Amino acid sequence: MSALLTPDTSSGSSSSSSSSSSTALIGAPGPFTWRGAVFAVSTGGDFLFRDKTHYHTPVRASEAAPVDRYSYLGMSVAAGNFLPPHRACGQRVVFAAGAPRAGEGGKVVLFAKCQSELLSVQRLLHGGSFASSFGYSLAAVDVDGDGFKELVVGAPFYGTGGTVYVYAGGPDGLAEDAERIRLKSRAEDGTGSGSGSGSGSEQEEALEGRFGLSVAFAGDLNADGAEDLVVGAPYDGRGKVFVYMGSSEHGWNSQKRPDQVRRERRREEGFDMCSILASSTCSTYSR
Ligand SMILES: [Ca+2]
Ligand SMILES: [Ca+2]
Repeated sequence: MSALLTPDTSSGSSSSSSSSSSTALIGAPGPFTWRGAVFAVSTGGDFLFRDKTHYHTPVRASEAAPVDRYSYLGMSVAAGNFLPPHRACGQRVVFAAGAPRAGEGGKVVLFAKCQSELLSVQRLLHGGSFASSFGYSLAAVDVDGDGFKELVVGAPFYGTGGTVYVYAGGPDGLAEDAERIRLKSRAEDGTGSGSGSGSGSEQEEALEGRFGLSVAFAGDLNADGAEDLVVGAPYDGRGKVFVYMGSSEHGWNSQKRPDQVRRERRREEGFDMCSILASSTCSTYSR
């Protein structure tokens, strides 16, 4: 199950929240023979005036379900101004849900609250590689500080090491094509750079690092006005967390390389650390 408490992003600010219009977004990949489902419930504001409708995704063919059985919809969730209001039933906030086993490589579905309790499918993003688990993890991060959230999509089984896609946000919604950060594993891109070339055995472990198994909004770590991102790779060596600083001038750094790499002693701790980091940043985001 994945869960997220989303603030109103009408102000264009991500780290501040409006408790009067928060929504709890809950992803559950198991129901309906692993087709999965997402639920959205209003949690903020005065109880009498709160929207008490329980919104949910379509799950049957008659309801135009966006994914088939065994797709694991709801494995990850995120929320942001991913579409302009006129393309999202007038809503400023759109919900994204990952379905990493949908289709050949995974899908991400964008939903909006429209005229019924059924969340309306607004757009589908498709993973580009067979069995890459595109959508295993999601995060909304405004890396260039322009007020439009970028959608970060993890595909931890891409190639031999995993990858992360970033769809740029803008006034017309998310870009059609995604850019990838830390595009390939060290051996694949041939540079041997990044977090160090290491020995042959270390490099071999990095190839199965599962980069992108978790991604998380990190707030603005260096207080430069652009939001920052963390990515977990639990099986890269003994486990690593990669920190990417946004930039108000040009988005990511020009090398698309992490600004910081954190390592832990034991293999399992990479995942634990990232989970802790993700939950702490998510709670910051919802505060
Ligand atoms: Ca942006
Ligand atoms: Ca920053």
